[in-house]
Amino acid sequence: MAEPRRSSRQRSLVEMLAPPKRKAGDGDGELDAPAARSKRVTMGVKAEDSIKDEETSAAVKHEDASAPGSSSRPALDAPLVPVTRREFVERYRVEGLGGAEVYYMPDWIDEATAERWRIELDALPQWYRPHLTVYGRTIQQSRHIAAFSTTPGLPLKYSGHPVEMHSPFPPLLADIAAQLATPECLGADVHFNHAMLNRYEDGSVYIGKHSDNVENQVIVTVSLGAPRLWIMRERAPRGAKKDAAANDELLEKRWRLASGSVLVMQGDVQRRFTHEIPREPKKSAGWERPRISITFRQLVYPDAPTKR
Ligand SMILES: O=C(O)CCC(=O)C(=O)O
Repeated sequence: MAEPRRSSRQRSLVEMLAPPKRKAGDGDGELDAPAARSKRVTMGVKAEDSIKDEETSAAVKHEDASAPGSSSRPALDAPLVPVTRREFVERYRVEGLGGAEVYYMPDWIDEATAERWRIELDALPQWYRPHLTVYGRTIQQSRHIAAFSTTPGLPLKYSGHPVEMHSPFPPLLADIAAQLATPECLGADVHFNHAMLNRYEDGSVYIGKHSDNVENQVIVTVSLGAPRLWIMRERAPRGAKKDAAANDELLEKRWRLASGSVLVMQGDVQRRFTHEIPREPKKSAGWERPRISITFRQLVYPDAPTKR
């Protein structure tokens, strides 16, 4: 399933020295759940890391869409429940990530179903390319996204711009969420109130190294279409030396996200690891179609009431 860990020393020089070149209109960013905090929050990409790290997409800010502590947040449909189904977590835990709660099921659905879902999702009218503010400039991201919530009014900002959130889930997304919650997959207790679709037209479309806001405590990604490389890297502990030797000690894992696969990240994964889907200019097998990912999420609003 997963390719073995390679240290940064073993990575090709080209890969290490040639981070993707960025050009105007080729922005990239990551999206995260709002969180109640005592100050205005910077969502997703940690600002200090984004600025320092040339590989990451940009200093993209993701902000809570409403005032901290606001009581105007809609009630959550259900409390957060991580994936605990024993058969799933024991069988699909990704080794080599220091016990982090990362699970990968490569063959959740068959190729024909994955392709049918991809084509149907591709035809949704809600796709758009968000604008991002990067170093004071507004650019348009290369990836198309479409965002849905189960609860009308769930607020979310993306680099200073409100996300175009649609409610409810379209029937296919609701159906896929229901199929994830079966005893054969994640189990019935896991609920999502948000789903973000990302479309990677070809290998030039990517998502830079980032981690999602820690309030995204359960993120479940369903991959459909072209298999793309997925890289997880351990973050250096705060205050740790940032030299090459220290870097080599950090865990890294990379593998391809197969069409029809399910990836789960939860617990302290976002605090400990970054993730990315790099540019891949060379076409590989299966790349005659785009990739669409669905990230089902539980947006956590600690100050929001829960219905039930
Ligand atoms: O498309 C994917 O699988 C990953 C998307 C992602 O990294 C994110 O939404 O934070």
